[in-house]
Order: sequence, then C-alpha cells, then structure tokens
Amino acid sequence: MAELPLEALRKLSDLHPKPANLHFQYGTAGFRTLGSTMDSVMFRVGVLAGLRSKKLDGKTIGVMVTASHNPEPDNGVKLVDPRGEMLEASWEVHATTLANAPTTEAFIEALSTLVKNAKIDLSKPARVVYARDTRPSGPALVAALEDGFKAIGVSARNAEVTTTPVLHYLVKAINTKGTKDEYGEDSEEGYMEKLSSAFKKLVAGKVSPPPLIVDCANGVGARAAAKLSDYLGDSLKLILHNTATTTPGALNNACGADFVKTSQKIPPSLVSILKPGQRACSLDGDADRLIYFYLDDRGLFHMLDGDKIAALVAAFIVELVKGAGLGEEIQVGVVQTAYANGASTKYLADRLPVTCVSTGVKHLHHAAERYDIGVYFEANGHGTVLFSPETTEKLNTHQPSTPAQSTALGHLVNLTRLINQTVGDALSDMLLVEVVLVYKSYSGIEWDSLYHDLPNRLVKVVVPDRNIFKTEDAERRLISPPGLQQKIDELVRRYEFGRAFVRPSGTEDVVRVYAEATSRAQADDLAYRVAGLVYDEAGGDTSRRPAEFL
Ligand code: NG1
Ligand code: ZN
Repeated sequence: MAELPLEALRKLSDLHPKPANLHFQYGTAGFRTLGSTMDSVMFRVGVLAGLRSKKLDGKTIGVMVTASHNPEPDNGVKLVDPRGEMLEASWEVHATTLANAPTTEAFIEALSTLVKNAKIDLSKPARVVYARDTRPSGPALVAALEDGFKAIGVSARNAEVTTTPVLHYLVKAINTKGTKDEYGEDSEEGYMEKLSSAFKKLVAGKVSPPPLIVDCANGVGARAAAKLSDYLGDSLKLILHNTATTTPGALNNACGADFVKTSQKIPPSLVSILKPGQRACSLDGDADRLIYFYLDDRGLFHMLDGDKIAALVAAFIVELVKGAGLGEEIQVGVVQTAYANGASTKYLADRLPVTCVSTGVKHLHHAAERYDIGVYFEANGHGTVLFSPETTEKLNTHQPSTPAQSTALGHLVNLTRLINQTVGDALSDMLLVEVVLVYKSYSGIEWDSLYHDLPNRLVKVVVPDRNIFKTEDAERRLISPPGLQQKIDELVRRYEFGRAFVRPSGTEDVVRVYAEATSRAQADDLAYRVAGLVYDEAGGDTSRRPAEFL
C-alpha cells in the first residue's frame, strides 16, 4: 500500500496555514465565507478531492470555486462527485474535519485517519477537473487549491472560468467518455453544442420567439450566455445585460436571480430597458439559478420563479408522455420544498404526484430520482428534470404506433439532451422554458396565469444561537424550542390561507421565517408577527426587534 506523501504535504500545507479563530463548515453549498479567509480551506479541499478520486478508483472529481449569489467579497468551494452530483454526505463531514485541523501536523493526522477509516488505496490515480467563477478572489484561491492537488499528486484539469453547471457537466462527460452512457463531449464547447442542437431540433419549424432579455448578474453567466447565444444563432435571440464581470463590486449587486426573488423587484438596471409584455430572466452569480419576469401593460412587475418554472415544465412533460403513448408506463412527479408557493403546490398536486422535502438541492435531487421523470425546483429558481436510466432507455427504444406518438417521443428524447440533469442550470433551464413557451404560444402573461401566487414574505431573524431551532415534517414544523410551533399555529389560524414556517438557515447564521396569505399586507403582517415570536423566544435584543425583520 502506498503511503501519504508526507514531505510534500508538510511543505505545501505550511504555505497555507489555517487562521486560528475561524471554524469552517461544509454546508449545503460547500464551504462558503469571506474569500480572504479561505486560503487554507482551498488547499485542503485540493487534497481531499484527490483522496475522493482515489477512493473512487481514479474517477474524476469536480471542484468548483464560487459563492453563487453571495456578494463579491465572499467565495466558496464545493466538490462534485463522478456522476456530476453533489458530494456524498459522509464526505461533507470529512471536509469539515480536515478544514478545521489547527496545524499542519493535525491536518496530516486527520488525513491519515481518513485514509485508514475510509480504506483509501493511495496507489490509485487521482483525477480532478476544476473551475472558478469571476470573483476577484478566485485566482489566488485556485492557486491554493492547485497546491493541494500537487501535494497529493492529482492529475488536474483546469476548466478555467466557467459556470457551476458547466463544471458538473464536464465531470459527468469525462467519467462517461467511451461508455454507452456518454454524456457529451467533455468541453465547454461540447456543452454548448449539446444544448443548442437539442434546442434547435425542438423548435424546428416553429415561429421564433421575440428576443429574450437576460440579466447575467455581472457574473460568469455573462460569458457562458454570450457563447450560447452564438451557438443558438437565430433560433433564439438573447439580449444580454449586467455583463460587467470585471467591474469591482458589480457581481450580484442589485441584479441577478437572488436579488429579483428576494426583493420581488426588477433589477434597477433593467427599468428603462424592459418593455411591457417583454420576457426577461435573471441568472445568479454562477448561473445555476433562473428567475423570469415581465412588466404588465400598467408597468407592474410580475415574477415567474422556480415554482412557476416547475408548473410550466411538468405540465408540458406530462402532455408529451401521454402524447407518446407512455402515460401508463412513465410516472412524472414534482419535488418542492416548503418554500414553494402554496398556489403552485395546489396547481401541481391537482395534476401529478408532488413531494415536499427539506431545503437543499441534494434532498430535492434524491427525491426526484425516485420518479421515472422527476421535476424538481426550489422557489429560488434552482432546479432541473431527471429522467431515470430505465425511462431514458424506454424513450430511446419505444416503438410509437402513430406519427403523433413518434413526434412526442422525439421531443422527449431531445428534452433529455437539452436538460442538464446533473444539477440546476440557468442556461439549460432557460432553453427549456423557451421551448415550452414556443409550443404553447405563451408570453409571460399566459404562463403567469397558470395559477396566481399567494402573496408571501421571507424574512431573516438574527438570533444568538440558531441551533436551538429544530424542525420536522420537511422543515414545515418546529419541534424546538418547545411550545413555539403551537404559538405559530395559533397566529396562522387568524389569516385566510395563512401558512408560515420557521427554520434555521443552512448557509447563513440566521433563522428564516416564511409566511403567505391572501394579501400582501396579510403576508407581511404574518411574517412580522412570527418573526417577533422567534425573536422573543431566542432571546434577542428587543430594542432592535422590528428593524431586523422587514
Ligand atoms: P438556507 O440558507 O439553508 O435557507 C439557501 C436557500 C436554499 C438553497 C441554499 C444553497 C432559500 C430560502 N434557501 O439555504 O434554497 O439554495 O441556500 O444555496 O432560498
Ligand atoms: Zn448559484
């Protein structure tokens, strides 16, 4: 059995000392915090990625350096498993342990323990593909990551600056190369080619839609969208805005999917650009979230979020499955979280099976895998559609009995290529939405009228210790602190179609409160009151109470 390369590890680890007073946690989005504090984390993730690859017999692991929709000073890093999926949960714990070892010696000790406990054969090869978004802290952090690769002897491929979904695509494409499950050519061009050719086949013979305005959040999505636009040619005209990837402070600032979803407003930079009735969409900082919106003829803003995307897409896929004569054999289901608007859940549940799971993409992804075709979206615009291997096989081999069935089947096969099934992908999802809009001859207005969102409000409450909040029932109810859920229930009963829930954030040191009701004022009022209960219960400073919430 080969040994850990102690000398190289020691020498390089000493160049990346862990800051003394900081604790790092591999959460739902990997490590994410102030970029200037992440040097040691990056080095250690580089080493860990190498070990993960060795553990999986030299399969290629992905490493993405990004902090998504967070402000520019933040950065982050996450690992991608060989099938393009999020890192297996047990390794999240290893990542946290390694990141917090106080010294080089403690780090090496923790590595030895991991190698022993996880039975990692160090003589196996290690392969990694990595990329970063456009954050200014990216290059230095990538250099630290590369030192980690060097220390453990990784054969590393630099995918440079690209989106999170492209990196996931690359991981899967590399690992399936030359197999019967080949995912596509393992390059950004391969990704663009795969998506754009599937899109062109799907819209062939249809009237081209009017141009789509794309808010690129001043992030890496701007580069990817520009390339995709070239591949799409006349099949879909994209008008790109917020493409200032090198302007300091611009990333995710008053633009992007998170801004639109959280503030429920049009980015100020688009106010003078967007015409009533015109469609627009926002990507987030690493282009894995997508939110659409439009202004009505009175100039009022309407948002089409992840729930609306799920409703549009799921209904379309059900129609195609039935049209292909496979309605009895293929079950389409939807996965949401408690943040899904109640009106969307009702719309969907009237038509197909709907599951509610805890927040975090990995929960949605796993639940969606249980359906033949699983559509999953978070309300914030992160989501995709998964076709089970059996379903994909069935679609590729089924013999249609009529020309209409054959057409529907062809569309489904093209959808399996258009959709990035590894992870939520703003650009792939955007093309998917555009396909459905073309088929339905919908503008944003008709799409929006599938159902009417219940007014809702999401607020953060800063508390001394968010860990006292524990939940059950897919985070819809609190079991701790004791008695608080009953108080929330009593409040909620006073509001027509009222719904509210409280959970600790997995990515920020806050407790989140979500409320919905039949009117904006009622939803705000309910959120405010529940936030007040939370604040009082958690022992916050009451002099600062109201200002914290709304
Ligand atoms: P937390 O901070 O646990 O609420 C947020 C989002 C999640 C998910 C993760 C990962 C909301 C309310 N929460 O999680 O949906 O996207 O970040 O980025 O949007
Ligand atoms: Zn993101």
